Amino acid sequence: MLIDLAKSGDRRALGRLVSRVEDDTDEGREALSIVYPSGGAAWVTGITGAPGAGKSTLVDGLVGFAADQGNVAVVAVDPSSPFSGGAVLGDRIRMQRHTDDPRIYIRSMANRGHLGGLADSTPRVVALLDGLGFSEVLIETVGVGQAEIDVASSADTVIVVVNPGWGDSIQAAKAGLLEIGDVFVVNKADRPDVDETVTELFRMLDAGPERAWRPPIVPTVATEGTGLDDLWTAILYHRRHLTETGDLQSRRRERASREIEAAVRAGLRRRASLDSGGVDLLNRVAAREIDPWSAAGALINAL
Ligand SMILES: Nc1nc2c(ncn2[C@@H]2O[C@H](COP(=O)(O)OP(=O)(O)OP(=O)(O)O)[C@@H](O)[C@H]2O)c(=O)[nH]1
Ligand SMILES: [Mg+2]
Repeated sequence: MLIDLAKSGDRRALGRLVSRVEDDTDEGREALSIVYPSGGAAWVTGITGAPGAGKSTLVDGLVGFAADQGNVAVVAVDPSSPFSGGAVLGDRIRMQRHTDDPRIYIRSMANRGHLGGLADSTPRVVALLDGLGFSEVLIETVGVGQAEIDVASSADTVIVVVNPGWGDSIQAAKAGLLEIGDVFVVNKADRPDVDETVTELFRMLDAGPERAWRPPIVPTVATEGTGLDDLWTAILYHRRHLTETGDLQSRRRERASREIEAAVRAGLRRRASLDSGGVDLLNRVAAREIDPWSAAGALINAL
């Protein structure tokens, strides 16, 4: 069976299984229902930040640390190209040096127009990888610069990557990234103004709501591997904080709740789509016989 093959390390079987979950096929859903009870042991780390901030290069470096803890899966969400309809292949190529390592599985997925930095299938794929026994899952979000908030509910630890210089931390603040970061990285620390950026970030974080966890800020030069050991240490500290305070359970409970809601919405959308019997209602709304909200109510009631 595909699941057993995937568990035994067959990468092609794993790839096919992930595709089925990504496409939300019946087999994909069945696989999830089988492996879900064995999940919960994976640590999920999300890496987000503006386009070109160095997310992929950082992930590439973190994989080495993560692989010391067990099998690692990397999920890199790429913007769908409006021209090809597929993912931009940059990430996959960049992380090629890991592709021969049996402990490491790297998967690119296109966001398929989904906003929020992830693909709508990302949480399902992460749950699959967790259930199949990967102990570390790293998610790289699309670098949209705005509204990458999805990852906050999909990861145990969220890493927000900024670069030195004024604009970037302001941009991060505007994008709502200050609230969701558990660890901040000032990458490209080989450039000027690193200390100013760190100070500015601390200032902005301290001006925000008080939190039990004060996010550390780690300067890195991802291309040279500098600071990655400090970053990994910060991640491990955050995990300990999550475990000790019980926040881990509440975060994961919240994650499950969002996923249930998202699945209900998707299911309703499929069943209540206008082509499945709603055209008549649409015509009546267009003729202003009824309003759109009453039409929606009628569609839902008809399910
Ligand atoms: N000078 C310098 N360049 C870096 C550093 N880290 C990454 N880069 C370069 O910055 C560019 C973008 O790096 P990526 O890792 O692709 O950035 P990304 O955030 O994954 O980009 P997107 O996925 O396209 O949003 C590449 O040319 C990297 O080589 C660094 O620490 N210093
Ligand atoms: Mg990238």
